[in-house]
Amino acid sequence: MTSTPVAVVASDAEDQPERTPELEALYRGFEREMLIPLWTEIGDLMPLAPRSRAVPHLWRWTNLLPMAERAGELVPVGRGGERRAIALANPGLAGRPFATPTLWAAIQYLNPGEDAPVHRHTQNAFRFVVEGEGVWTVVDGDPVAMRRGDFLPQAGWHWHGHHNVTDRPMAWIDGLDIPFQHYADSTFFEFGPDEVETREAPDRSRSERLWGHPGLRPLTHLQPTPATPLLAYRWEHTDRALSEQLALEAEGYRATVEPGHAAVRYVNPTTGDDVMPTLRSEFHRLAPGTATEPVREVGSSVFQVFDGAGEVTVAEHTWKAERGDLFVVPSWQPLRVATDGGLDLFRFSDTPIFEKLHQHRVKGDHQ
Ligand code: GTQ
Ligand code: FE2
Repeated sequence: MTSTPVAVVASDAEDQPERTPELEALYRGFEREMLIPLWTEIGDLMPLAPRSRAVPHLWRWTNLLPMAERAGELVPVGRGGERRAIALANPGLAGRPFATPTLWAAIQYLNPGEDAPVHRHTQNAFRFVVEGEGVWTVVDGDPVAMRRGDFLPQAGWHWHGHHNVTDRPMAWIDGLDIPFQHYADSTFFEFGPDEVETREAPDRSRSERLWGHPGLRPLTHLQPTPATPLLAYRWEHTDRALSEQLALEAEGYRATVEPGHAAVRYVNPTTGDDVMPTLRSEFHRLAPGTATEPVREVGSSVFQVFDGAGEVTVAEHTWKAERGDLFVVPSWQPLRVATDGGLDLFRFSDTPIFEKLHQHRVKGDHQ
């Protein structure tokens, strides 16, 4: 019989009956018959508000990158392991390679001339590049260049492999809904060819040539699709959108989410919704001297500092975060970010899951 910490039990411990021999016998009977009563579990299962087992945690890029480089020397990439990806493992999640209960985040590394073999899976995925270039990710045969600041979504069940065509190694981060699909028992996987099907390295993918024109929809593709058909969201567009928001704010127009805080969401151009059914991705820019209002929300997030530096506070943890550092915000824990010199932050979260299920809640501490 598992016990529940008394302090968090909604109904008090004095509500529990005395452990008489008759009651002990009943509990042993429950155990034998694989039964568990609600009254000993309710505090854990039905708390007054989310109490994530995940904890706030920050991983330093200056620690991650050298280890990925070392893995590049010692560990081959190929069939079976599939990817030289090293996952962020939340200290609260029992040694599993999960950043949060729903989200996978990893650093991936590919040496010059290497191929990561083609496969597909039901898990939704994306790549985000904090530094470097030279890898093309090939999605359903369409080679997509990866460069600093680019966001590259790859929705579930599309074939994908990566190849490095340059003479320099490259690292990037992956985000996937692996833990969510793992706990939900909804995962399927298929191997493709051992090598990527093309070594082409065009500047623009076919997907960008078709979809990468702001506000313009090809008339051959009027049906909404559940995930974005655009395979690259380029840094030059993200950067310009954010600097224009701050410029408009300075000119007196309402363009920022709060003073000094510009933000964009990556969206599916066929619907205007999130890029993938389970994953939300955003980019936030804080002007120098900005501090955000604390916010808590249902669902978990992973952030990566793209540029600048700032002070990040999640519940009672505070870190000085710098370029490349990654941190997690568990469900319903308040986040506040402040910067002196300016801060660019990439963010992804599981929010679309909760919005679709009408379970999403947001609360500013000032509300
Ligand atoms: O690059 O296809 O970090 O399938 C985890 C699973 C990366 C990938 C990960 C994957 C990939
Ligand atoms: Fe994959």
